[in-house]
Amino acid sequence: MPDPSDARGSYYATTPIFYVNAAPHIGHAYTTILVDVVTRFHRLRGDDTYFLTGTDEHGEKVAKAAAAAGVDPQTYVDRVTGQFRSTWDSMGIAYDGFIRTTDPAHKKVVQDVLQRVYDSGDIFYGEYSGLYCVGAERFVTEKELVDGCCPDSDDPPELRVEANYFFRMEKYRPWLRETIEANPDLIRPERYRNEVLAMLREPIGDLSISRPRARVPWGIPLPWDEEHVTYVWFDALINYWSHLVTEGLERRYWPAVNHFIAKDIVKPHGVFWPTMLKAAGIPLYAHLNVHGYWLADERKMSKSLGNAIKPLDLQEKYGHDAFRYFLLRDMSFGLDASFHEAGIAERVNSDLANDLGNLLHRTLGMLGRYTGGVIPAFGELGPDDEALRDAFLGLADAVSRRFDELQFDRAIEDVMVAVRKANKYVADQQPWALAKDPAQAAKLGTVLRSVVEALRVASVLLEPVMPTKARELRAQLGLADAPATLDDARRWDGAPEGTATRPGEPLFPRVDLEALAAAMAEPAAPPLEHKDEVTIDDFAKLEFRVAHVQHVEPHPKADKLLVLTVRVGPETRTIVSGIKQHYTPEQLIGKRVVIVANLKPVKLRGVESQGMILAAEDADGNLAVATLDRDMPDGAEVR
Ligand code: ME8
Repeated sequence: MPDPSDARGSYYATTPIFYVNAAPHIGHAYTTILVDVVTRFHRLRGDDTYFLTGTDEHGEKVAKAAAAAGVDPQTYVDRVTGQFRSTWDSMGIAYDGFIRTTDPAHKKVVQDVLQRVYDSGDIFYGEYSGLYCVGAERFVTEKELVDGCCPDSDDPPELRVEANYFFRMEKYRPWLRETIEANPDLIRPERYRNEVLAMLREPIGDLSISRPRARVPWGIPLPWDEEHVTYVWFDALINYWSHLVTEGLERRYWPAVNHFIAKDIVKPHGVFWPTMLKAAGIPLYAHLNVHGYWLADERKMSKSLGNAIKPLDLQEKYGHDAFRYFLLRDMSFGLDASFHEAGIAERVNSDLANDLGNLLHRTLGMLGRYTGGVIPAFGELGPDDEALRDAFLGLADAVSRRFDELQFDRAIEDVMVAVRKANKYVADQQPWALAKDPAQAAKLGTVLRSVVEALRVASVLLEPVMPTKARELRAQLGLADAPATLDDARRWDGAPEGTATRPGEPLFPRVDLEALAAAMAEPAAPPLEHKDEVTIDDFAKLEFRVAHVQHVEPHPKADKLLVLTVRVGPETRTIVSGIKQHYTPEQLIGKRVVIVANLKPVKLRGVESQGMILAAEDADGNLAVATLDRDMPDGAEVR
């Protein structure tokens, strides 16, 4: 471990701290899993690594959600932050720190930073009017609106005129622009760097950093004016710093900071945060890494749109390693990706069950049959054996480079390409044929041992993505459960000969795609059953009229019947109808309904019915009486 005062070799990665206005969904799970994978990779590589996540608990949006839930904000945030934490815990997310912005220690650091910036003269009091989006918790420009609504939501902004404290953000615009221009890797991928540079080409204005306590009481009071609370973004962004300060880790991990966010919050992280850091005299972060959206039905998955998918449901169904594999493999960092459950199932079957799981299964089977289940020694390596070895031993550096370049999907694919090569190698070398010839025993040993090494190396490199399955794979090969390092993927002799293998359950059970498709398909509506056709003359024999309900009482002798007195023009009629379970007399009196007026009168349990009320009935027996969508005089004919 490096000297604590030495920031070199250290790697500090953060997720956004999520709003606690609703439970976590796939989008939150993605960023959190991603940072979990990235930090596991850095640990594998031997970096001094720290992973921070947490929850953003102040602001108008959270206060509104608490009010809607009918509880005070603190009770509410305690509840929802618990949901985030327990979701991450049950998904095996290995965070080092979990920050809540309601932690007293965080509040104190926010107040210290504010005071420092205030004392330096970069905060002033003024009046402002602008368009505010509560969903995004920030003022937006007209340009940012999409069809008059806030970005990523269907809500219009609110016009706000308020006296607040302002941070002189505009003052730092030239500095920020130059800094981003001089550091091509600061904000990445490049499209988001360009997005921020485009914002900085025009005035960014000063940032309103307080809210009157009288209107928004839920927040951190300004240290010099208790009548104002801190604007939620000014409070939230400081979490990345305040946590380290609280833990005494800032010298060890700052500024080796890698923020991971989605593209929705580029402006606060790419504009507000660097200028805040500069004003507070804190060094700038190392990288802002921005990913795209997971889309459901081609729209951003979000709490407010209600198309959010619960991560726990899926990881339960497919296992958390397969779920992580899918999320990392199916999104190219920086671009949007479509979320379809069938996509997880296809990945499980093709990459995990077919390519990787099957290679392990076949290898263990052959070891059982040909070597008594024991890992054999290498014989002399031929060109094919060397080619396989070289393909695998080149992976550690290749994957490491991919991680540095944020190409996580490519990193995984590099490993899977090698795994497919190993499958082809088995097919080409035909160990089953070698096993028949005692003269080929050494060659058989080489082939089987090569595949064991290939599986072991693959398991090391895939461990950050699939920690449980990687260890399970090595356990089935009989290898000790020692923590892996990247160097384990740089050697071709990591599985000692003579080790007894321990075959177990298939690593990745196949998903029955047909059953999944059937379960996901909407049940087809049964066809309508039509009666015999009638002619217009047949139809003309029926007389429908508007009837005005005057009086309703239960049938004296039948549970399900009501007796209605209706007026049909000059006539008053009695109609017996089987709608008692669906309507109270009060719901019917005064209604204008449609009746069949020329139906031959019949006696129903002793009461004569002089017509029939029309009603619609669904397959479950729910019933609605046919009424008219505008007033018509009773007696009017319906055709
Ligand atoms: O913005 N696809 O919190 P938030 C991918 N509290 N990622 C998604 C996503 C999607 N469809 N939806 C959400 C906030 N995310 C602030 C952050 S940080 C100082 C304060 C992920 O709960 C992604 O990481 O709205 C995105 O940036 C974040 O959730 C927004 O979470």
